[in-house]
Amino acid sequence: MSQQLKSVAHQGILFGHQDDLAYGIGWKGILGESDVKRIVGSYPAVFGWEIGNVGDNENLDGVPFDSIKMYIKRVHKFGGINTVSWHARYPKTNLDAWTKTDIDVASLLPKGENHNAFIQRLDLVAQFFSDLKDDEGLLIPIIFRPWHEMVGDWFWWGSATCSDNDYKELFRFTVDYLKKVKKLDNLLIAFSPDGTVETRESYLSRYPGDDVVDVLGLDDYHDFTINRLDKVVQKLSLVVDLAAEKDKIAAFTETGSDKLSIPNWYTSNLLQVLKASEKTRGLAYVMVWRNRDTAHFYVPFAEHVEAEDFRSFTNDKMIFLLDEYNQTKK
Ligand code: BMA
Repeated sequence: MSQQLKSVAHQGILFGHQDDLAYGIGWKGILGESDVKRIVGSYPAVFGWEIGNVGDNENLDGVPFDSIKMYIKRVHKFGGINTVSWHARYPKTNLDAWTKTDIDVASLLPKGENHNAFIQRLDLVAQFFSDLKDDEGLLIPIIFRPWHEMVGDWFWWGSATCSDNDYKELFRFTVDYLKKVKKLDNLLIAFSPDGTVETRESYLSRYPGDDVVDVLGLDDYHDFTINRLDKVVQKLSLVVDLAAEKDKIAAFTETGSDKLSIPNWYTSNLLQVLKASEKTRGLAYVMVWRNRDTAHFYVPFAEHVEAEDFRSFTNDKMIFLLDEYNQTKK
């Protein structure tokens, strides 16, 4: 998958959508449905999934884990790419990813007092990934994107409650445990700082190391809301430069305009940014967030005024949905 993504980066940019097969505006759990497919006739090429609350029956957004596993297998069968994020609860208190009370990340690391509680969580994550096998029994390749948006201060692993050093150790331990102890060699690992990073130094301030990262990402929504497309371009260029130097994949791992409140966001914002230069064109994929309901969505639904704009965006030669991505493999 790594080679495929590197080669696609020279041809186009794959489009992705979080929870695309699981639910959309006005439907939930109908096999075959997709808000992207409803309006443009093809599935996205990249599918995002979320394992927050792993160990429960449903993830934090109410999607059953058994369904997520089934969707991931389907996506793999029809040629798409799966990426998994993890809004992890804090192992000791079990409070959600956004709660920053009583956090001591060092205590999760080897010899720390909460290390065993952390290992129990990682075992659940490992169990989830090891259930993802194709018809031949081979592990399905997955882009795992743990501990994302770590330079901002909103998650417990963020800069308000976790030092740079503890962050790097947390990341490294997670990857080593899953890959070396649990032998999950199907995982590609994504590192996704948030839009607060402006410079190379800040982007790399919590970078855990070339040996544990395969995809360099960026999550940025805010720069669009303040109409600073130049900032998005600059940050994505930085990501593409670093990825080229390090021989990694570059991706716009999360973005979007919530409720599509910015008119023509797809063509006049996102497409402009992706087409800004040779550098931004070197991204392998871009993924927008989930379509929860009419108060929180990123892909327009059929009757939405932005549906036509989304069609124009996906019709652009540079943007690849699943059908176009599969063509590149022939
Ligand atoms: C956020 C929102 C939340 C959701 C979380 C994890 O951006 O969509 O509603 O719980 O992502 O998917």
